[in-house]
Amino acid sequence: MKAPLRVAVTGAAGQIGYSLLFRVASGAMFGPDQPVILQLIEAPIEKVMKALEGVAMELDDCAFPLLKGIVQTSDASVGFKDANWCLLIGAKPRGPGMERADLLKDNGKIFIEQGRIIDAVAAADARIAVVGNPANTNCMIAASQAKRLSADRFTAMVRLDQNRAQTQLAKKAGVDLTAVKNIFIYGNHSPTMFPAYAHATIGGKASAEVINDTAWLQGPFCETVGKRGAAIIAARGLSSAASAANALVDHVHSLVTPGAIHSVAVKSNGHYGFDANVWAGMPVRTTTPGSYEVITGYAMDDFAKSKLATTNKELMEERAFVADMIK
Ligand code: NAX
Repeated sequence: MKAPLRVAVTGAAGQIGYSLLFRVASGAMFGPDQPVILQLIEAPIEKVMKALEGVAMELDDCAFPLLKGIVQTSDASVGFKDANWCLLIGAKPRGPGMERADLLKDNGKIFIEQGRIIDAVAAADARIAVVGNPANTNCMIAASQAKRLSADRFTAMVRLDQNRAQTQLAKKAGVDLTAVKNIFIYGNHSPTMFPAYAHATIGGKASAEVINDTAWLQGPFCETVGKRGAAIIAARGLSSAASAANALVDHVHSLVTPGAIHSVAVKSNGHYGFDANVWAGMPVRTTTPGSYEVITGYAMDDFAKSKLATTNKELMEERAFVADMIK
């Protein structure tokens, strides 16, 4: 039996947490022979900690053979202690009338603190995956606090957007979704993101050739993927939760599976023309468990270049809003 992995999860009593934890404990994230210890971190609010207790009781009641322990805490230095993976889901939601700059700053405080604590107490091989919005910038903020852990350990999730794009292409082409390959998300997890349809293949052929409708690819396709989160809220009255949890399972599972090719928001280091210091979605290939290399070879046409410039501009603006916090 392998030694258990310690998996810290913030916002564990929230919507996404409730869809996520059972799948981590059942082996969907790290594989059917990898035991886990869940280290659940929540806000220090009595009602929330009580809800967390209920979630932990349900995890117990599942009798998952791979689940070797549950920690429940509102103290991040306890929750992140020796964690091999830190899944940062908890964040402050945007309230009515709240400016984007205020949201960035409020979340900035949370992610500065968590980045600092993770760097101090997490395991030597710790990896961090950020889901809480604005995910790219929160990830950049957390990474800015790390002295021991390198920036490449910090990733943000754009996998939900990739999964959404894959399904939309398959539906339009009238094929099974497994026929769609190499659809990658560039830039911010926001409506400015760019699903680079030109590099996708459908049944081994170029997607543009199969779909044969450039106006749809550049218009409704990009818009549907970019605004899918808002469409879910409009329909369900609540934001995406099960699909977001599923995407996080995919994000981490792909990052621990050598050879996997997938979209991740990483420190751009200037790839694809992004500002070097923003975290932008782009294609990566997992090398060894937890490590990856950016796939840099994709050429961009004029439409793609203008989309990348727009999402890069937004990421740079978000960085500028919090510049004084990350010095
Ligand atoms: P919920 O409001 O249901 O849950 C969030 C939980 O986080 C709450 O229980 C809250 O108490 C906790 N929390 C807040 N601050 C915390 C802190 N400092 N430490 C620990 N816990 C803390 O939200 P949920 O629907 O689960 O969404 C969570 C986050 O995911 C939101 O920021 C949301 O915008 C973001 N999303 C990101 C997506 C992505 O693709 N990157 C998609 C889905 C989702 O919208």
